[in-house]
Amino acid sequence: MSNETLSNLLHEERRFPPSEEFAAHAVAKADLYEQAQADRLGFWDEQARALSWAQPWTQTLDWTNPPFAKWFVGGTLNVAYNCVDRHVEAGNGDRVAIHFEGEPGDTRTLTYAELQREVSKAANALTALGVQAGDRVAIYLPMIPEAIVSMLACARIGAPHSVVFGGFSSSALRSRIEDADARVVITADGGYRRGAPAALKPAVDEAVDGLDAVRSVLVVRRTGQDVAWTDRDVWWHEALEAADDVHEAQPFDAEHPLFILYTSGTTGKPKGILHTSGGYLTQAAYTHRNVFDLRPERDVYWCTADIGWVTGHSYIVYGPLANGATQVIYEGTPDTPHRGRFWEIVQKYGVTQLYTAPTAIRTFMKWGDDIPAEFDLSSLRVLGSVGEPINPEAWVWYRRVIGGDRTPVVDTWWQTETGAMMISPLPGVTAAKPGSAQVALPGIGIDVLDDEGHPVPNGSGGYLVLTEPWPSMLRGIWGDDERYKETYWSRFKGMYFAGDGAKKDEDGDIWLLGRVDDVMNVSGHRLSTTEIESALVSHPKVAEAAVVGATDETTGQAVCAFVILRGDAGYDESQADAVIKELRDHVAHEIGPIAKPRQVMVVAELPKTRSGKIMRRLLRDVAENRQVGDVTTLADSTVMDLIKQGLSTGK
Ligand code: 6R9
Repeated sequence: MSNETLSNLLHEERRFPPSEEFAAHAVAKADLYEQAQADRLGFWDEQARALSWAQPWTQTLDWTNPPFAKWFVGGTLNVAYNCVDRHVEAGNGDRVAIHFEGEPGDTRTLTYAELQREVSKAANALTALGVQAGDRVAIYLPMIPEAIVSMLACARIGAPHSVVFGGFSSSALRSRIEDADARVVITADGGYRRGAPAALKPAVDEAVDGLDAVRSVLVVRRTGQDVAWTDRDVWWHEALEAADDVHEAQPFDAEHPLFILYTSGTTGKPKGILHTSGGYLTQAAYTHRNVFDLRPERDVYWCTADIGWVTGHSYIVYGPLANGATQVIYEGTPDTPHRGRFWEIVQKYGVTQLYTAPTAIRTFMKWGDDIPAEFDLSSLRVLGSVGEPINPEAWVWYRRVIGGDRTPVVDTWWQTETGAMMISPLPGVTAAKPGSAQVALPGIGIDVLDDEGHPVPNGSGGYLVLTEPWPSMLRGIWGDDERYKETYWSRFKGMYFAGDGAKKDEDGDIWLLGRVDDVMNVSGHRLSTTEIESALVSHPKVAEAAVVGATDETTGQAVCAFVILRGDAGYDESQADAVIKELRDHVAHEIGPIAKPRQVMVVAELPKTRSGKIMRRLLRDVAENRQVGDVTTLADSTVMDLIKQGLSTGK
């Protein structure tokens, strides 16, 4: 990536060093970097010793058959025992594990002792249904405690789970059940979404129709809505009532498969990302403890992700529970029944760590400062961000308005494939830079390479790679070793290619620039969508922006921007031309004339996937006047119609 194009990201001079008080008591100490530097594998040995192993490992890493790694070779452990039982045995059975907040306002609290009984009953119930170690179990549930209990019960009996996000269609569910050859599906009658019950069971009925390999469907009663019933359906509550609440957890090999999680790739077929036990749990727990400055005996942690995504796996289920944390889980959306719901929950439970996504943060910005101002957010100590690059304005807003200008903000870069965080500041150690994920975590090796595979110097951009195997790395793509090698390990020899563009700034800190397929080439200059979006969002009238490169006869690609204006921007259509000019000039001013968008389109909504990622492919279709492509993975498939109608009527 050429220098001049990326040198503009970002003339960001703001710095937020940790307060002395925070640094003095921080869980993470600066010497973690030195320890890991001096003896990387020894460092991981030490992190792994924070778990309870039935049998110690004899070799930390076996990398004799790359890219197929084995970590903690010969070690055995039970993941669920580590997440539940050992806390009870240590005398913390009365500590709350889960504060559940249902969308309609119903609540449930589960202590670690109660969680142990529930998980044990569920493990016994699954065993009674014939599930054995190695059998796959599909989980298609709303954000209710049973989702966590199901995952832990599978882990306990060594049955890899495949969680499918409850917002996916029956055909997406079916293809995932088939690909993993799942024997049991765990679902619910429905869940609450935007103030109303939303059915889940009918999608499962359709998905498993004719799939004889699926022996049973376990159904949690959540909403009480009517469900069709077949011979293989079993009520969760009946199965658990019949089950013993004691279950002896057997240890499994460190490399025993823990879960498969499907993620979309560049081709249409989703990839089943495979994670195993010992290394995964080690890194999930280590990062959760250090990056969130976790004090399990008094903190109340809240990650707003859904368990259908990897963030829910690593930072709701496995990391926090392995660390004995108390956490909040919330079933619903941030605006139900009102736009202050998140802040009401923070106040109610005294949440100390909040982990959410930039798209949510920008939405809260759009709704205005007045809403969070109505609640007491003084319990918050650390704020986390994940999922996409966070633009500096959103970062600073998050810290100022939600964090009371007091809390560290940790921008954590990682992927479904990496299993756990890889790049992030450490609170209490790193002087934070808004918009930058900054540094590899201790024990992690990263670099930024140019087209030829050479590391770029500071001040330049290129492709993000991971230079060393890491404990929570994917062990492959389910059933497709070739695709695993080809997708991640063929671009740069011996290194994992993440698919993200990144820049090293003058200090060597890392700025994520979005997926490399989102990098535009305008007149031979490489421009990042993120960089221009960030410039647009720094304009006071803009709430959210998405930028795509549209094919252009003269320049190769041209910058096309879609923007949502802030509610208080006082915009009406008569000013459209003036506002568009102002925004184009603003980008030219912020980044340089080369980045000036050819087109700025004011829209009411942006097309997003259910996990909140903007689907730039669809916007490119609009920008290039093409028929809009497949919209089935959009959270709201009507958004594209709205955008096109608005544009054709000049709105
Ligand atoms: C955890 C998760 C992975 C992709 C990744 C990157 C983007 C995630 C980010 C970030 C910039 C961050 N991404 N965190 N980009 N800064 N802090 O989101 O996993 O759903 O697999 O997505 O998300 O592009 O390659 P996943």
